Amino acid sequence: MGEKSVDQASLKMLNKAAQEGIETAWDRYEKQQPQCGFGLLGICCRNCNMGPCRIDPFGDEPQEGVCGATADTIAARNLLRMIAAGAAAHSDHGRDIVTTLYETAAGETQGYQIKDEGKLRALAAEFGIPEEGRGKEEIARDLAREAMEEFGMVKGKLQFLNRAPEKRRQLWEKVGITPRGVDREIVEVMHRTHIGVDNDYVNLTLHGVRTALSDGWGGSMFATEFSDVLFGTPQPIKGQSNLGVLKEDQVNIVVHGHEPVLSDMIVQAAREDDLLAAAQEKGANGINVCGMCCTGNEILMRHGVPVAGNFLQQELAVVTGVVDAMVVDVQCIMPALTQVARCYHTKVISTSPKARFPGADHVPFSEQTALDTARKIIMMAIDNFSHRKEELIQIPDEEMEYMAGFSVEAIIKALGGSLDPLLDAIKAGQIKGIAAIVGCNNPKISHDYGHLTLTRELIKNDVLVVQTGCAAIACAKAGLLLPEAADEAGPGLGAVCKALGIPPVLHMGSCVDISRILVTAAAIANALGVDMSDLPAAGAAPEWMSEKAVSIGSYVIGSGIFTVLGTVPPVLGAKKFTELLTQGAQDVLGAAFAVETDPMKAAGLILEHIAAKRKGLGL
Ligand code: BF8
Repeated sequence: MGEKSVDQASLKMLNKAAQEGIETAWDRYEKQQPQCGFGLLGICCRNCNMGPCRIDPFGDEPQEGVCGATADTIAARNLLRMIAAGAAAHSDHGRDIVTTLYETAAGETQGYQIKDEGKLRALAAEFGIPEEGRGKEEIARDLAREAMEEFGMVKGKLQFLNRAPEKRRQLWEKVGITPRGVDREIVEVMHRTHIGVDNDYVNLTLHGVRTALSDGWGGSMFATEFSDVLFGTPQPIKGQSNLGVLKEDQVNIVVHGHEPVLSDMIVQAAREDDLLAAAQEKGANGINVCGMCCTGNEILMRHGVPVAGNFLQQELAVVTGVVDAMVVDVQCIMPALTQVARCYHTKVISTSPKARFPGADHVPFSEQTALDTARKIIMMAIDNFSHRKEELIQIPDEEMEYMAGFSVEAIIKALGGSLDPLLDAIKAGQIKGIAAIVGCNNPKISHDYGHLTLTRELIKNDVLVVQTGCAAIACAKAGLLLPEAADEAGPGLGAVCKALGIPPVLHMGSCVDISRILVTAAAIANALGVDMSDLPAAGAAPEWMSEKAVSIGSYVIGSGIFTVLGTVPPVLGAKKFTELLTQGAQDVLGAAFAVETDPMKAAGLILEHIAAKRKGLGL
């Protein structure tokens, strides 16, 4: 591995952390070396107490676990459990949003309102809920109730599946992977992967894809669509990114995690005059709410709130010495945060009953008292402002403007009301294709290097890039989310972007918002009268690490889109299973995974794939 990061602000803070004796994820990663070979290859099994068992990767004994499970069975079962955990995380987030909408419509929450009535009515029409002559609360209650039922749906079809092209739906039926409710599919993963149930790696894989599809076209799509109803559908907006957004003279509150139910409310409360006055009384010039990771994406998409960084920068934000409160809810929050915070003055404030952190202050957050709780949290940050340790303060000056907010609705608006100009540009070859670059950071690869290298190479070759998650934050910090970045694009894409005033890299939101990418791809396929697998499109997760990313990758190939993984999934010890994922899936789903750790080579694979698909479409 080369430099730990390609982001200068992060390198400065890593340096500071080293001088101050602070351990970060990179140090802990180092201490884990060499990582367990059986784990890396996916061939250890702990699913029953006859084990743990492991398979010899060199072909010697043992080649089976105590029960007789082979490497393929073991690796497939392990991967399925990763999909289940990832789908559970996304969909539980989605369920919380749906519940908040229901309770808001019933007048039981504090501070929330239905911000996008137009979207609410459009969704009601999609779900066959009468909306004419009815008030928004009434409609929202019916819609939310319908959605809640879909989470556990056993019979019938998920409503959002109708957004997929007819050919794709037929393929799902034929293969037997039309997803039911996400709860149902996840339970079945846990059942099938129990000792002595599903021992056929092919059968297991199909159910894994089915489960992932219930996330992408179910749980995650609910999270996105219902968040838009509650908090507003994103429209292009500008803001600032990287650790330089932290301000020495202001109370800095970093909201980190995933659900906008918390972060949007903190943003709202921080604008109240009396809290501002309280901050001024303590000698601060204001209250600076910043985002981190996906909840940062949620609020930057809707309010242009500054984003302090992506996954591997969470500890580094604390190292600046000016974060007065790091407010967290669920997912991707390192338990190490409280230990780093102990060395500075930062208060880590946990809020969810699902996610407690030893050493954190816990302030239970509930939708019923959301505004009061948000105010209380902000007051804790204000009170902590005076506890800063002057000698430990150092804020890197790196700060970069971004343009984000590209919901499907915003993209269509930017195109003048329909997808046609985009389709025309693709047909004419001005835009060669579309790549979705998404996912995390991972100390296995230089921080942000995978995202930036792949993105730059693709836009240079006239591929429009859409992004979410920590990948999008990486590009924000590098200036690639600005219309001026069109200068880095190839002549075709560059000209289209300049004519429309948009960046060549479109930030579409948080990781659940990959559902927006599915909707866009489906709409393009529908407009062309083809399947999603026929499109000159690809997915990539250059620095992925979370189980959510495994679910995402699986529903993306399940939706027919070729996907390149930049860190190696734990499957290589299982030869036939690996072949299924990287080759066999192509025959069944029309798409497969590729694993390529070099982002330049990954770009080559994507460009080749796009060229082949263009040829297939006669373009
Ligand atoms: O859901 S990209 S590190 S923050 S998992 Fe996590 Fe990965 Fe970031 Fe968001 Ni997504």
